[in-house]
Amino acid sequence: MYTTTEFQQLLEDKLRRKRGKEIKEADDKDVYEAVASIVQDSITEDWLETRQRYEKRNERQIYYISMEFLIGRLMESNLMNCGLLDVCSDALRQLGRDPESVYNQEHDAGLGNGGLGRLAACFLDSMASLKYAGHGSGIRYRYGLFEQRIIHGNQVELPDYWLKEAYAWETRKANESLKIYFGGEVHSHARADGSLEFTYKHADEVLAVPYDVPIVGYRNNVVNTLRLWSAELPEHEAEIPGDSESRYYHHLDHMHSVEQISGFLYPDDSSLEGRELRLKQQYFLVSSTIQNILREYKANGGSIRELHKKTAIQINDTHPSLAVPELMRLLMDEERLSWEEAWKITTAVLAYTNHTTLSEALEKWPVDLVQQLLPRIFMIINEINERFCRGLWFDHPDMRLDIPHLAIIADDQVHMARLAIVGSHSVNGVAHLHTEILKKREMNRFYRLYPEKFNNKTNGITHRRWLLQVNRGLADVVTEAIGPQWISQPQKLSGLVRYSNDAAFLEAAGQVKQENKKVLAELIQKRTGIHVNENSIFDVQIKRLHEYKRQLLNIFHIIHLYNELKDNPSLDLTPRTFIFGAKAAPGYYMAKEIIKLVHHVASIVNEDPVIGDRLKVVFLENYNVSLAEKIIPAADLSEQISTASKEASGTGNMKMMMNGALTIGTLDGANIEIKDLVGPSNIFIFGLSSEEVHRYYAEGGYNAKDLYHTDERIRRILDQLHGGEFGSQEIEFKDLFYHILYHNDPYFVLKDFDSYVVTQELVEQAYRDPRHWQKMSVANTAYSGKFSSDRTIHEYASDIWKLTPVRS
Ligand code: 26V
Repeated sequence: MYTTTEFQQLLEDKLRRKRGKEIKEADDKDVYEAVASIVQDSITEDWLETRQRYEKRNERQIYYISMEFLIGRLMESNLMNCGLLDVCSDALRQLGRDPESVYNQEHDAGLGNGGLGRLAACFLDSMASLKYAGHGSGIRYRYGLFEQRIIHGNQVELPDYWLKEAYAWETRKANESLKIYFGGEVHSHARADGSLEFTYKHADEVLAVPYDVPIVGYRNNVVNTLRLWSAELPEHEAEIPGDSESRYYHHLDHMHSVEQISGFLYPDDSSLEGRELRLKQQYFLVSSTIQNILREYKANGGSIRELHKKTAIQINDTHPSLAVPELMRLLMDEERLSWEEAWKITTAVLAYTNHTTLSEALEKWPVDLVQQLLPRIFMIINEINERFCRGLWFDHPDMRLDIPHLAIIADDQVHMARLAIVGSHSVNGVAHLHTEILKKREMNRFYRLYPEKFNNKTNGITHRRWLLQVNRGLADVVTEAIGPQWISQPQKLSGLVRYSNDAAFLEAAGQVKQENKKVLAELIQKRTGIHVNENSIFDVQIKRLHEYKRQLLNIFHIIHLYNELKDNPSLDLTPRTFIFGAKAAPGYYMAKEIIKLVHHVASIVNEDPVIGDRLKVVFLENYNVSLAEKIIPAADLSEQISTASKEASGTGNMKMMMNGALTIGTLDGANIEIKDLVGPSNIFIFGLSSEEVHRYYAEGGYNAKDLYHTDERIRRILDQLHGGEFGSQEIEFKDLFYHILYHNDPYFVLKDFDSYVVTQELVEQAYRDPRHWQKMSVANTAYSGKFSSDRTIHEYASDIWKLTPVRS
């Protein structure tokens, strides 16, 4: 590789040639671009070779289709994966530059809402690092997830124009563009051989232009590709017609609507509004991806009848489930296969992952909309549905009554999850409990029909980014103790178990945490002006704002502690800093009220001299991947407090565990698997179980108002909200009060309150024994190896994709 001096020279040379500047005159942006260009140079050859190797060896390939890839920044991970991070940082320092402020020049690629999109990004990293021939396919949104500003406690959304400055990692491949058609009419004609040919009239044509982003494997010379599609006007339409006014305006309209397709990411991950544009985005992604897959496959000499032997496609939630009819369309209409042949191939190629059981988030599209926007696709969905229902009727007479609940088209809607299940050979949930709930409840009818399709793939996170890169201090202490094998075999982190009584090791790991907390405290001071006690418990809840995630329970606990201190100012409370990061969907009123409440509670608690630095409440604006990277290494306590059964898996829980935070959580999602690994003494579990929650929903028996009347602490908190104690004349939280009491507290915030408070007291006590806490913390890191996405990807590869790593 390079020496520091060589890298310095390279950098200075780049600056001169690319920017016409000497290092002295260059600003951080110039330096950032020069470094990025050096990295690109060192990737390019491997990128080409990786592609050629896959072609030459005719490797089986997996395509991960997702509407979201939340990649964050790539500079540090790319440098790290090519083995250049240290030399680059050293070179920068020797040139008098601060590496961090150079790397910070990169705008986060925020092309995702939360867990689902970040999971896709971790999967790409693992596929490349494990040498799987795996690629991502997504949309190059011009605007990523909105930037959040808080004004007087209210969330305000600003557009995230992340492409304002050229994106260093992408390459436009205009010559590989494809055509996508919307609307119009479908005409069929019999060919000489009796087969049907379908042609489209008056359809709108859109050009899909690919932009490739390299996905660099960890020090293995593999560079895979994330292909992001951008919607453009076809060249022959670029000229504005001047012959008639109406044509002119129609054209402008069309130009405008084409640009919108890859215009922005929908910021709502909780409820579906059946927006036409969202459906267009989905078809645009799916059609580009599948056309592209077939083109590459055929270019490599593959016979279309053997597509399933060389290709696997994973659909990330139902968003890309139009892949089912689109692959059918291409196989039949373009490749002239029969329905039966096409169906066999389609179901053999496709696999579907479910990420939520929340009924509000289940995708259904009105039949009229699908028919009008995608007439040929609708015909195919109809045929799939008819054949499927007919099969049910004749082959499963015992399930005839279930047909309305299984039919892909029912009550004038296309049910996308049903389409995905019927059209795939594999359906997986993302944590053990979640998969069981799918099988036993949400998808039980389908499970009875196709038990062999259902399987679990517990989520994971890339330990390279989420430990090695973001917490170098801890990574070094770990490597010093157990050697570096954990980097390629994260399960080896379990070697740390032996160190849980090693005073020197505990001390070193504890010091790293303290140092990370100091860094975060400085960031908090700089961004919010709040001074926090570095010796307090850093109690962290970072995730999208949702009622089911119960940020409200967290705030109620804070208010409760505040009340206790006000009643008894000399109370001996372990100091805590509550740290929040959360974006609310722009139209989600209750979520925005909760953000406002956090801010108002913060302004009262933080200013109260009686409280001092025993309690601080911090809300960090604009939570995103880069901010997560700064918070997670400093967390002591990880809040994973969703209503049991509602959080499919969670992945923030895994990131914090890996960084030595202890979890306070419900028996939900992957928390259960964390508990099974670390044991009940290294985690704080509380609250209703998923069965109990389910029983209350099914049979009733819970009355929130009773709790209001019987638990004084609860009544006091709710009355404070109602009475405006955490507001002012104009600001009050009456809606939250009524929402909870008059909708019978649908997420069991009040029901779990007592158990939560009691468990938080155990946390307090535990924290008072630093040595014991540190031991628990080390146990968490030690058992976190299972949650590397490397394990998850190996499971997908062997069980679903039937893929083996590429030999070098
Ligand atoms: C749903 C919708 C529906 C309406 C339109 C926009 C939109 C965008 C995204 C979603 C996805 C919601 C599902 C989701 O993000 N699930 C999360 O997936 C994580 C990875 O598997 C998992 O850890 C979380 O528990 C789960 O909530």
